[in-house]
Amino acid sequence: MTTHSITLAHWLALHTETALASVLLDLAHASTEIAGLIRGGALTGALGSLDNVNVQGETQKRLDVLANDICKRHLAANPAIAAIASEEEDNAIVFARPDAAYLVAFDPLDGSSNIDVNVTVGTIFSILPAPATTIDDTAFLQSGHRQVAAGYVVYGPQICLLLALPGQVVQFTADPASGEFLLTHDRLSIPAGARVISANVSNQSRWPPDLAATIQQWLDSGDYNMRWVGSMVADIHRILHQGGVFLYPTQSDRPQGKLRLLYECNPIGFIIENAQGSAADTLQTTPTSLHQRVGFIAGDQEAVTTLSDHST
Ligand code: P6P
Repeated sequence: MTTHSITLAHWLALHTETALASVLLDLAHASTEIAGLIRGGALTGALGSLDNVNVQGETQKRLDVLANDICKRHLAANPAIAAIASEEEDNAIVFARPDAAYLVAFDPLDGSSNIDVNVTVGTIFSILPAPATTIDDTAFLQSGHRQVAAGYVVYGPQICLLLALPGQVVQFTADPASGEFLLTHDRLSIPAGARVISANVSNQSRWPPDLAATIQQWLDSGDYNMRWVGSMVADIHRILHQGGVFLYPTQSDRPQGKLRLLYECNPIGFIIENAQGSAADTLQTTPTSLHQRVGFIAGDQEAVTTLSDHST
């Protein structure tokens, strides 16, 4: 077994400029704290739901709030960050730092509806350049192609940090003994041609008809397998390693889609495209609001092209 001795800090020092490295390390440190809360489960009193509803109209899990607070604490202290935007915050949190280079948008705990039943969840992050103008919510309304970096931490049987920079996607795995993120995959590329559909097919009757028909043809062919964890980071992580296509299309009862553009689809789309997959036109979309929802198809290039041609 080869030893893995390159730490996240070492790799970042070799591949990113200092301020960006500090932002990514802060996100890694926040995720290590979140992992500790998740691992303890019911023992930490961190499970269950709260009485309040967030800006998404969703009942907040206790861990949603705790994970959000952990991310805010780590990021707020970094002088390279001009502002942060979170799924759990109505508006951006702006720091009076005219020289700060970066904006960070994040979903502190994606898939949290699974947390009480011990299913894999994740933290998703997107790093954008801070504009020279006044910083407010609108500073985040940049298309996904403008991301400087993006990634996620997947809290599963292993705790892995996926990081995409332009042209490369790397994976670090947390060493159970030290908690240190060590490089385990130095260039991830989506295997092409895998016939695996990742979708909540209970929504099929509400999808765009052409898309629903195409998926039905694939299912009827007997050539495709289905995988749906209900936690996007878990499903995307599988696609990065084994191929396939993820879709959460617009629906007749959700014409805007379900998934959020800024801190779910843009970072995931950036990762997928830098791993030689496709996220259709996601990264060309200019956001119109902080919590905008979109239809999302990403993964195997050929499958995404076929489905995108049928998704209107
Ligand atoms: P459904 C989790 O709530 C999430 O935002 C994604 O992580 C996941 O892919 C999707 O929603 C699951 O949605 O409708 O199948 O529960």
